[in-house]
Amino acid sequence: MPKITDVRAILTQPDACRLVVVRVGTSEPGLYGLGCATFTQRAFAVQAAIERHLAPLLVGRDADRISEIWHLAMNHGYWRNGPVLNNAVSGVDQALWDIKGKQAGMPVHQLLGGPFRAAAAAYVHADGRDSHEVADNALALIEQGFRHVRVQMGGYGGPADGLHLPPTAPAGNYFDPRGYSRAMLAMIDHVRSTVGDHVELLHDVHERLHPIDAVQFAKDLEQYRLFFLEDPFAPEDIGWFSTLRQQCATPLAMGELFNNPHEWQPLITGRLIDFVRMHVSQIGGITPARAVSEFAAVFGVRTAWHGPADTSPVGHAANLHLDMWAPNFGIQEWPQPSELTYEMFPGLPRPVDGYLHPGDGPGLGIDIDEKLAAEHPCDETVEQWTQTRLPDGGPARP
Ligand code: GCO
Ligand code: MG
Repeated sequence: MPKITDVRAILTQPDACRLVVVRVGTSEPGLYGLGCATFTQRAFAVQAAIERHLAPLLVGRDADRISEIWHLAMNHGYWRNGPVLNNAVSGVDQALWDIKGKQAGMPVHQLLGGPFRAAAAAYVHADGRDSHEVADNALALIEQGFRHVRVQMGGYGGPADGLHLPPTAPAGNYFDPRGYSRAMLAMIDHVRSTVGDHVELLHDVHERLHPIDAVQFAKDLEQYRLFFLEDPFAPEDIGWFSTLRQQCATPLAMGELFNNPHEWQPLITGRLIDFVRMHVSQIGGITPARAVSEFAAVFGVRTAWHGPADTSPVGHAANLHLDMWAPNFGIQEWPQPSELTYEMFPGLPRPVDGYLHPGDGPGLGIDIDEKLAAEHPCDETVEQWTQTRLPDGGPARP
């Protein structure tokens, strides 16, 4: 029975985002596990939580006691269900699932109950400065075999040029909520007429609308039959979902910003959303994500785990093992990692015709080239894109 001998964070930035991977070493020579703990905006805080608080708690314990360790790590700090500590717990949790799979000689999806499907369908991102560029980028992705494409224009909140700001407006990442929704309706209309009805389109509001405007936006989008509309409200406004749900059939996805079960439980039990979108490391790893999958399945809610550039390849592998197993899997977000990322994380799957498979190797099926990771340290610049502001210069949720 292997004992945990060391727990450490590996921080690296092969592309735009800081990534946090936890490595759990064991007393069995050559047996170690990897887990994702990526909260890119607070990577250094997660590193401290891992190395200063979890490592002293866990070294010496049995690595095979995943369930006990998850509950001990989650509750040991007394205050719980917050983004930094949940990510730290996730890194350990995913690493322990990786270790157990390596011990059993099985992929994690087998440990969960075996594959439900042949492969997981993926969605990818098309953006552009205008509707034509978005449509062209969407067509290029369809050409690569994807049948699910998220379409945005000018990033979250839409184009910032031409906004009417006061002369004293401070520096920031500006957007105009109502101008954004008008521009997106026109863009989605153009893209739908360009790509046709057989391609699934998705859009991410990214909590950028005032709630009543999000209700109207979702209703206006009904005619375009989106696969889902994501984050129409901020987590603080989830009470608006019942208003929206009673008057609109646009499928809804929510969850990447959630940390606490009290956020997703009412949306699932009320059948107020169609897809849960949690960032798996943000809720504490594979152990809770497995529970959420089963809970959501009872209410007909599907999974669409968060899979942006600020999920590590280890986290993407964990997502895919959950995707392979869950009967109520919906769709998997895929960030199109760079070749450097593939070189740094051997085993990271490549999409084939719009589908992904985590492989049948033991554990999560992914490794990290620590030497290469060390050559790409995390930058310490102050995040700019989350310094969002409304036209009057006031701060807004990013
Ligand atoms: C998505 C997300 C991301 C987030 C990012 C925050 O749907 O993929 O909205 O793009 O903005 O993960 O750091
Ligand atoms: Mg999103």
